[in-house]
Amino acid sequence: MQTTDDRLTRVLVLIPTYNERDNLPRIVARVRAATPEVDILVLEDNSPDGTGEVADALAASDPAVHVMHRPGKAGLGAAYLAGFQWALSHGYDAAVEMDADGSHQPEQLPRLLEAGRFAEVVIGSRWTPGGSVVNWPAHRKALSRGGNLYVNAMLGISVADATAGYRLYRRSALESIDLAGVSSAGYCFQVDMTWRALQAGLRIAEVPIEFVERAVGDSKMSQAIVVEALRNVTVWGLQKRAGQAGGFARSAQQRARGISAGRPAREGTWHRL
Ligand SMILES: Nc1nc2c(ncn2[C@@H]2O[C@H](COP(=O)(O)OP(=O)(O)O)[C@@H](O)[C@H]2O)c(=O)[nH]1
Ligand SMILES: [Mg+2]
Repeated sequence: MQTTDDRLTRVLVLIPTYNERDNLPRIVARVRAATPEVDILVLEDNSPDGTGEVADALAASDPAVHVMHRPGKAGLGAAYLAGFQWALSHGYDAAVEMDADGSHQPEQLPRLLEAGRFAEVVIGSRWTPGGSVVNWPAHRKALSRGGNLYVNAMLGISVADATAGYRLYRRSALESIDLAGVSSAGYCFQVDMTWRALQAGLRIAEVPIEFVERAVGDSKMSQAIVVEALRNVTVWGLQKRAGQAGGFARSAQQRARGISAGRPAREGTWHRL
């Protein structure tokens, strides 16, 4: 594996919140304790439970904590995209995605930061060897594993946890992915970003994490989110196949005309760490 060993000096942890008033102070305290060198941006979608005021109080008492107030619930993807732009415009080397509900343990963030020295995208993976999930019923595990199998089969990729939400993106990754083109809202946002990262030729690494299901508050997971993911992944898979078929037809025509076929589009690489 190629090594760049670019140590990350300025890292921003993005924490999207919708009705997380009890969880937010805990997760912020855990991030600050585990990794005092990183900053935090809370992406707050005008939660009716008053999470916004809780976030403001945290920011007022700690200069490393920032809050972006957004007008209303617009989905995880939209919140992260706004957070990525903020990270870029404020000079950060990398942005980390972390749920507010404790599923992504701040104590495991150093694993992602370490891998981020060598890879442009790091995925905290539940389904790579050493990864695990705590407190999920069998049907929830089956949905996640089945979803990942479908994504890998349709897109022809081998990423153990393409729907994972604990991730690190280096600045170079955010700059080379067409963020404006990302429209997926729910889980599919993670697959969308993975697919774009691979197509952009980026280096992705997966590190094992222990994912802990939330103990407090409600999940925003819904059937609509699963349907969106299925539909989008199917469309991308079909587009890829159509593109390949077009490519084969074109290179056959070119060979017939005595023109050598061009190089295939660069696809990214994936590593298990
Ligand atoms: N800003 C913002 N955050 C959201 C939205 N939907 C979910 N979140 C946050 O995204 C994270 C993951 O959501 P969660 O409900 O735990 O989904 P689950 O882990 O799939 O059950 C949590 O921190 C939520 O508060 C949204 O529309 N806007
Ligand atoms: Mg959750």
